[in-house]
Amino acid sequence: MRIGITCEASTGGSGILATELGMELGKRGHEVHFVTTETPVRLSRFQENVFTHSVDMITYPLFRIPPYTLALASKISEVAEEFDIEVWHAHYAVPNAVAAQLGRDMLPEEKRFSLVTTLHGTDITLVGSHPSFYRTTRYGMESSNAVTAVSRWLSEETEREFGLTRPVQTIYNFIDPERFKPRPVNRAALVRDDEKIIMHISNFRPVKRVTDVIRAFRKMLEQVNARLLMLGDGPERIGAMGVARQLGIADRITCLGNVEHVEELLPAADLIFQPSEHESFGLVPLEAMACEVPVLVTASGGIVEVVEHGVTGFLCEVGDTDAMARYGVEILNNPELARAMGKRGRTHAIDKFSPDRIVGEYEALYAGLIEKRRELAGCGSA
Ligand code: GMT
Repeated sequence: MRIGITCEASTGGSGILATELGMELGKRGHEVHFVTTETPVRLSRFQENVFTHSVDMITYPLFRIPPYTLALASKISEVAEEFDIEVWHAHYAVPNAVAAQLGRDMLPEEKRFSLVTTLHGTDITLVGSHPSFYRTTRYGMESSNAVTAVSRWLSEETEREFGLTRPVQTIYNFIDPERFKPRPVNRAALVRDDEKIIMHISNFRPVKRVTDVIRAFRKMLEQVNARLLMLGDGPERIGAMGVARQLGIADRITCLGNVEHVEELLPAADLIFQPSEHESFGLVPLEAMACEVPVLVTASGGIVEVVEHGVTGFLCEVGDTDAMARYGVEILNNPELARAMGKRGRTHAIDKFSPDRIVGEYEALYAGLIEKRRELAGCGSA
């Protein structure tokens, strides 16, 4: 199949998932074309059957805000025509689904691709439900031939919030268990011999509740000798470090910034800690589980479909830093429990979220749409 993909190229989960999907599709022999602002983070190396195209933007004094969505639509249209794209897959509803719909409209009838939109979470819960984007988001979804979401929770939220005419199909995120697996890491470069490693990985936006990480960590320190490693960067990091200084624990925290190959550090963690306001899926906990690392997360959103309480980690109420500290200490002070949770986590990740299973679901979706389009074209010419 010939597939186009548009996604956010930064370090967000939707861009990572879209890139991983494109790479897996390429490995399976499909021709994949990415149209993005810049090369997606995980696509810096050559990959068979995968091609990247960047959006040409001009700056012109008349445009106080350059019309990026229009340039994106033009590029999608150009690439679709040149490479005879059969399915375009837009990740993150705004502006990607709308730009793809616009790009499709610019094509001659016989060149028009089928459009799949995948919802990742904040495109619905934060951006899409904002009055200035509500109609645009709804239009993007209604114009698509199929809409998928990364958890049952997000599918149901979307259907409820937007009253769509067709159901949203759930297709979960996936991980490559060959990349995300237990492996030796040089702990000495990260922590002292006697310190446990608690890791938080995010883009440090308000929804991640990074100050809860700091507050719960301080409570954990009363009963366990540990270091908090924070990977990633974003607007909330500075404030969170301010809280850490006030609490007198800044010297127990190391900020590593954006790390491209997170799979090389993740297996060193004794605990992954993600106390988000909500997560539509929770790719980081899944990656951790595949590395046999137990996870501590909040029971909010689709993450409850990924992490099983008491089995692969623990779930807490949002903001309940006492419970977070209690569960964290339970894992960190009980290596047998941690090991058992880690092992069950990897098994669960492979059973339920393998590329074979999930990419197969996308392939079946694309193939069905292509078939339908052929049938319709056949009817038209009859
Ligand atoms: O908020 C983020 O972390 C980024 C965001 C994105 O769209 O880039 O992540 C969302 O998509 C990921 C991949 O599907 C999910 O694993 C995350 O749970 C989801 N984030 C939220 O729902 C807050």
